[in-house]
Amino acid sequence: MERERALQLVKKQLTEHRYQHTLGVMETAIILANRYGADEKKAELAAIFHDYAKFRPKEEMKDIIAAKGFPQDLLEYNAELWHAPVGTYLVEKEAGISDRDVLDAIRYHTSGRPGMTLLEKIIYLADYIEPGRHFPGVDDVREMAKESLDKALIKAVQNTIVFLMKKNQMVYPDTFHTYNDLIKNLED
Ligand code: DGI
Ligand code: FE
Ligand code: FE
Repeated sequence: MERERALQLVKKQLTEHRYQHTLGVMETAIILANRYGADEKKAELAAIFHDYAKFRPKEEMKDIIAAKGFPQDLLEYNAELWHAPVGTYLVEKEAGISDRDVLDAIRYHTSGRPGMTLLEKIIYLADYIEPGRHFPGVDDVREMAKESLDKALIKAVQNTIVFLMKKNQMVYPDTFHTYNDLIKNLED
């Protein structure tokens, strides 16, 4: 799908603020794809659609997770996690995206998963460091992203876990599994 068509489809689903975030993720994902040797067009498409389901009613997201074969334990954790798997379902159904790599990058952009693909890592990180993000520690991760995708990703996952724990929020197990898997595979 062409960039303009994809942006048109996604704009209707989002607030202006979230659309601007999406443009930032797109721009960042393309830079990271070129830096780390991923498919630029897949990175662009996954970035454009990654938050497609962000503003769907909770009930609709719940029903999709319940009915479409997603892990049911998601429903016991923060509802913020739901838009990622639900996005995969809706983007396939409503926008006709069928590329498995793109769909998986959308699906795992919030929690990560053990054994993340290069494209999944790029979308997770681009979502975290796009220019519109302003939170403590984000500049460090931006700098790390110039040197090592995995090291930057570990920092982003660590920060997310700490952020959730400081707010006394539950952490989805896959988020911990992502962290452990990245640490285990880190060389030196
Ligand atoms: O959709 P975005 O705001 O662009 O970013 P995102 O998809 O990474 O969603 C992030 C929100 O999800 C963030 O506020 C933290 C929250 N969240 C809740 N529980 C978990 C979680 N994030 C992770 N990684 N793991 C959790 O268990
Ligand atoms: Fe998201
Ligand atoms: Fe996002």
